[in-house]
Amino acid sequence: MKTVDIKKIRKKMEKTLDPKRFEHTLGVAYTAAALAMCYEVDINKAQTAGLLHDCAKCMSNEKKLLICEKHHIPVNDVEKKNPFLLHAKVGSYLAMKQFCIHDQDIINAILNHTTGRPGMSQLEKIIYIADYIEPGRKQAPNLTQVRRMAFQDLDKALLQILGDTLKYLNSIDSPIDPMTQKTYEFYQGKE
Ligand code: DGI
Ligand code: FE
Ligand code: FE
Repeated sequence: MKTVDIKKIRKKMEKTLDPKRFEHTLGVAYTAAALAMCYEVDINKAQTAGLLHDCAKCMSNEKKLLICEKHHIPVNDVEKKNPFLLHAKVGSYLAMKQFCIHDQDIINAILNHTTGRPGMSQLEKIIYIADYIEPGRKQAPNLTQVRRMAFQDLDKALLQILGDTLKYLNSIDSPIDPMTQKTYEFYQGKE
């Protein structure tokens, strides 16, 4: 695969995102790079996916829904009620069209970074986990343990994060996307 120009993407993201989201983005990119080193995954791909994973996050819900409608991106009932979830789908679309990313693994890592999916690749797992453990995150339960776990057993960390996320969403009565549930059940079954 052609190596992506990280500096160029970083500059674009600094212009696209608000300062807090940009800080988070850098945290995810560096954490993903460290995990990629640990698990011998392509570091450039991890940085690229980390930098782009939230590229649609600072866009209005109206615009996200409009992009989905215009480009025939399917929107389920949970996403209709919680359009913030669509930043993953819209982000993967923008990564292809605006950032000219053609690597399917990077696109999938952006697409599945919020809900996960059954049968994730190493890169997808790395982005999902880096998003949760990057240094700027402060509030999640079990963060200290999950951070250590991430560098010891990727699947164990993934399952812990999925379980904690579902617990949190249920505690605040937030609707669960079918994909979040399916992902949890898939990785629970693999234990
Ligand atoms: O965009 P970020 O905040 O960096 O992180 P993210 O894209 O992983 O989004 C995190 C939020 O998404 C977190 O508050 C949990 C929430 N989330 C994950 N799966 C679901 C969900 N929210 C709902 N309502 N339903 C889900 O299935
Ligand atoms: Fe996100
Ligand atoms: Fe994020």
